[in-house]
Amino acid sequence: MLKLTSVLLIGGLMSTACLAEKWHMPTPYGDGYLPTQIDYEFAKEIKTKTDGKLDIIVHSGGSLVKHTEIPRSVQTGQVQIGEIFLGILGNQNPVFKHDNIPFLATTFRQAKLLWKAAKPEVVKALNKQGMKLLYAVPWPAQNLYTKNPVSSLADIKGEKMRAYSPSTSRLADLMGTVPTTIQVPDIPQAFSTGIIQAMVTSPSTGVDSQAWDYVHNYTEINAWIPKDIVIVNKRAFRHLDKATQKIVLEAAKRAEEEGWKQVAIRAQKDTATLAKHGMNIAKPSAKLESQLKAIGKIMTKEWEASDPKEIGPILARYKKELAQ
Ligand code: PCA
Repeated sequence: MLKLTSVLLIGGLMSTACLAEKWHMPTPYGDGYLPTQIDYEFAKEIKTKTDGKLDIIVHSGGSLVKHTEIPRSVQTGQVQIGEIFLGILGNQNPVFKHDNIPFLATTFRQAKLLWKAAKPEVVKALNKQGMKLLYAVPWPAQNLYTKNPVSSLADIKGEKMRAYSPSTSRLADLMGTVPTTIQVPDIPQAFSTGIIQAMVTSPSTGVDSQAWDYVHNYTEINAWIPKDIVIVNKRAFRHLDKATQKIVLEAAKRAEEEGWKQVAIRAQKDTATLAKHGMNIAKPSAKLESQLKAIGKIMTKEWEASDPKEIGPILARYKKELAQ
């Protein structure tokens, strides 16, 4: 792995030599994932349309910057652009938490409306931190992976469950399980060493981590539909000429549209792969569903109570959109 400083140094020298701007774009997930594939397309479109004047190098899978450090490196301008899982910002500002509230938005239509309702506040919060939102790419719905079938929460009580954001830790608590924060690349080892026994994530991450080697039950609880966001350092963006800025914004718009278009197909394909490897795919029992919905209500209330002035309007806008 190249060190961040040497990559930036090489990038800097090269960009002076060919009068092209080189941007480094760390991303958290590997090349098999939809958000990463969209990032490559986004970078390619910009390179082509600017005749190579802006060359964005995608460093996938945390290879240049660790996931948890990507927000800071974009904010401080260490890298110009980067991708993150929106939920990891949950502790910085409650507006970011809209993304991981269980059972608030469980279909792609609802997730799109929730995003529409939350986006203005997310844009403002990022702006205050010196960053500009470029685009978001949704994940498939988050489902429950366990060793044994789960017909009610009593079946996983006390188990160690993977968490990947402040909200998923809280969810694990309320489910009567023990939350353990684990990043995607560490999932197989965490299962094999017994650090975790269960997780809630997409079929895509189940496939990527070959979940069938460790757990055999997959319950489609459709807990929420989170997103990755791509953010750019404001100064780096301002530094571009107007024509290039326009190309970047247009490519970002297309990237976001592609994400919503492709995610449902990806969810189906990855679920089929889980089935092919022998995962027992089940719908939640009525009991489990009602227990989880009750937790969703608690978490929505806690979320609103954490900052009623900011969150209240997001929820009101979302409910209005849903009713239309
Ligand atoms: N995969 C990532 C984020 C959401 C998802 O489906 C993860 O499990 O960390």
